[in-house]
Amino acid sequence: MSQHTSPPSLETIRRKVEVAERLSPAEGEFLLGRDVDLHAVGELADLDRRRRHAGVAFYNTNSHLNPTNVCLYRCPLCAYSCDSDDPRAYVMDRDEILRRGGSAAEAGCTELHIVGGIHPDKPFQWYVDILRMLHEAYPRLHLKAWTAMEIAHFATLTRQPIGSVLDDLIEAGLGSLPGGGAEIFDPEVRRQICPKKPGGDTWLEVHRTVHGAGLHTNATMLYGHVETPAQRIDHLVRLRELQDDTAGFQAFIPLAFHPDGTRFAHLKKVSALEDLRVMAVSRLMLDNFDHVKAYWISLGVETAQIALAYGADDIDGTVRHERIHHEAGSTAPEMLTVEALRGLIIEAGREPVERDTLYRRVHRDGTDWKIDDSVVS
Ligand code: V47
Ligand code: SF4
Repeated sequence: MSQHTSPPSLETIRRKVEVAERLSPAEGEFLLGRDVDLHAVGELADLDRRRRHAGVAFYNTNSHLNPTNVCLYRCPLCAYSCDSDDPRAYVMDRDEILRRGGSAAEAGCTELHIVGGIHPDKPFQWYVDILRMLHEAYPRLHLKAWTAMEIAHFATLTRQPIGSVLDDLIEAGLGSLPGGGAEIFDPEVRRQICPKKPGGDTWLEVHRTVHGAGLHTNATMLYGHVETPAQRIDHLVRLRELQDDTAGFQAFIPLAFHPDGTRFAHLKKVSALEDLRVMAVSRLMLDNFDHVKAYWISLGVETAQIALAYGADDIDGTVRHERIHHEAGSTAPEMLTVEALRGLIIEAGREPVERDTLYRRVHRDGTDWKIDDSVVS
């Protein structure tokens, strides 16, 4: 006898969210549909968020460092990378990298987010040395560095297993991994937007290995290009399954695709309403993730503020020197001061709480700061 399952409805989903019961892939796909009232979906996501974080929204004081824009993969989705003979090509030298670290430390940053292109000529040691010199010079800066795709490249370069590459990076000062490179896991989508990048299975395997080594990581999803609602949900479900196994993810960051300067420049930019729906559905599907970030650089400041009522509990950081999204047409400011970030959160009706990369609270006293180890948010 075939088993009958009734089609998803907002009412059954509401009852599940009220008792914190896991939503099915079919329910996630249903919520992504435009005919389901966006504000009802947002209200459910906010119920979930409030249960976890009450009236608080997190931010951090951070800076980005992109040591090179030269990249072997030249993904069609990317406006930032170029070939080494391109007039836009750059590779930072040791002094420049140290200067960037110094200015981040001086500005009171607790985190440096380091990612870049996969340079065709740089050996693994170049990446290790970047971490080591920054860590030695500025030991209080948490180095959230290299995407899973870069780590996979290091394993290929060195012909070593991912675990042993990680050991070297951790020894040099690696603190955690950012969530980039995930895009959409579906192979057909990857074939169109990032054909040379390793597949979704590799991304997941790298994060599994990093979690096994005792480090935390983030996860992202790039949406608003060629993917279908079903492929978005498949992506979220695969993240949820890995998190069930390892509990190593800290935050999920949905990234809206910016088409300018990419091979998808003909596509329309995702609407703010779609951004809010993806945020809310992500919060509802990823029941084992503590944090969902409204990355203001990607969403724009106003949408990020509204997203705090659609499931997001974190607005990312001050973000100095971001290039990847700005090259692709993001009109968000280049950076925000701590005062501006806090003001945005307060205006959105939340209490701003500064956290470090590992979601421990940061206390500031003038220009000095210390981490409260007893409170993990
Ligand atoms: O992996 C590239 C995306 C990612 C475009 O872990 C684009 O805390 C939009 O992962 N339009 C890098 N997005 C950024 C990233 C990130 C950002 C903030 C915080 C964290 C974290 C991680 O940016 C890439 C790719 O998915 N990207 N090109 C574009 N045209
Ligand atoms: Fe290189 Fe990353 Fe840009 Fe792809 S998205 S071309 S891997 S920098």
